[in-house]
Amino acid sequence: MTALLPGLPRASLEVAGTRLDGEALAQAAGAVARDLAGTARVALWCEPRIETALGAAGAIVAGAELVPLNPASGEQELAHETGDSAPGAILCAADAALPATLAGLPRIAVDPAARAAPVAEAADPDATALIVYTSGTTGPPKGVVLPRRAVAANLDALADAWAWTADDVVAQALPLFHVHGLVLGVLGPLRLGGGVRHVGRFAPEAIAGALAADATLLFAVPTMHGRLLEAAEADPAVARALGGARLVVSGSAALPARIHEAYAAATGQRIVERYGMSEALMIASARHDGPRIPGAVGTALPGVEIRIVDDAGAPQPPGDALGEVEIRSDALFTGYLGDPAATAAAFRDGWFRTGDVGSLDPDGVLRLVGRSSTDLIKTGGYRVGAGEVEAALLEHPAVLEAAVLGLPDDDLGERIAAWVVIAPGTGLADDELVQHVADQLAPHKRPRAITRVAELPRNALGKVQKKRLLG
Ligand code: MCA
Ligand code: AMP
Repeated sequence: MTALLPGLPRASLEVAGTRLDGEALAQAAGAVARDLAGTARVALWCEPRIETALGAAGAIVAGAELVPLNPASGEQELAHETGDSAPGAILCAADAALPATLAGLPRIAVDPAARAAPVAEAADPDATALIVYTSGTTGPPKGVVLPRRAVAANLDALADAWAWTADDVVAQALPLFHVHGLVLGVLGPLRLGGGVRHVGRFAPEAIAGALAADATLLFAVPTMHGRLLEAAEADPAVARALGGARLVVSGSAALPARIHEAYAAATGQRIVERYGMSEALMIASARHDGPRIPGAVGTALPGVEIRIVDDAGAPQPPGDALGEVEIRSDALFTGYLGDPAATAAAFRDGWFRTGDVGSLDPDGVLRLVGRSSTDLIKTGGYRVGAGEVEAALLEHPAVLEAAVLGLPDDDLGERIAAWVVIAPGTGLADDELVQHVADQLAPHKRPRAITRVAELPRNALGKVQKKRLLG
């Protein structure tokens, strides 16, 4: 029975300028835990403010299962996620404006000024810590069930890889409803007894300010690093702040080698790249004392085994052979909520199939080259299923057919592009169609380019041949 957040009474948590330290933090989390008594599973309204991080801490110490919700989600996403996970209540700031879809859920207000005796964690390590919704190639997002022991094991593995201690303070501006921002960027420091400086909305100057003050680590996605690089090239103060960090970490999507090299030239800082997935938490990383190789994501973390398999599932010897990345790990999810068929399909011979394609050097360094399916898009570090966007487009009465792909994008890594067949005689503008998707789904899932076609290319079986859309 080991605690997930033993460091809470020594930690320091700041989000968007509001800060709680040490005993006050543990007591404020104690008040959340007290208010959660009797709630087995709770949703969390993840705005970038201290109530979100404090609500997460309180739920973890109370042993409640936490379901983080993106406040920019569309109504149908919220209805799906809360219908699927059936939380007993929702944790949010007292003044949060919740949409009508959530009106049926009892609200539990998180009050950073409340104090109660700190709670001794008593939850079983096999109990669920989090249910994180993430996109698949088809259908609505699935709930990834993460047990407490997976979170604890993975954070300890990262502490080893990065020499991450209570002396470290993490600067970040990540969304708090995904693993990167919430598990690594909040629960990590709270487990270790270190600091979090979440700056609220991402801006290079805000991150530089946190690093110039007391932050020692930076966690960000490649899109943010690309924008930080531009700012560093224009402003020596930003370059100095990035150069002064103990470690700058990138993950959630491929970091272009171009950014890695230019960042080193502009700031003197070589980015530590790491690779993860909602279902498996962190899988591989460059080590604090090891090489930081552009285009590689480091070596397997402690507790993780990696193999490369061919199309038939046969393991490949280390070297240049490309294949699907499969893993065994102490940090794996226990399954997709309520979907044993999808869970079973994600494993082969006891190995989790990541869907990522790469190779493993003889010294264990993993290189990723892409994904096995074109139907999962990574845009700005967000995973978006093409099927979800296609379904939203098809909900518009004027859209007869729709196909969605990710196209290479200098800023976002990939940008969502849609090919649509519009009913003849409809005066539908592209931006109306984009807004239609942005209204139904979180805005990061909206297409950034629309191409109108007379028909979609299909094979003899009627299946859309997406690669032919690229011309
Ligand atoms: C724009 N907006 C709109 C519309 N257009 N709202 C409504 N309707 C529209 N038509 C709003 C957006 O909601 C957003 O508001 C703002 O305008 C800017 O939108 P956008 O252009 O989409 O954002 P951006 O500035 O390009 O964002 C870049 C970003 C963001 C900051 C890098 O993509 C981001 O935070 N990415 C992080 C994703 C992440 O953490 N992934 C980790 C997954 P507002 O800003 O208010 O929302 S976990 C994972 O991958 C694994 C475990 C791992 O390995 O880590
Ligand atoms: P998510 O479901 O949002 O957790 O996204 C997980 C996916 O992000 C992985 O399967 C990879 O495709 C991608 N990803 C995460 N980190 C990296 C990285 N360092 N390099 C390339 N892809 C990454």
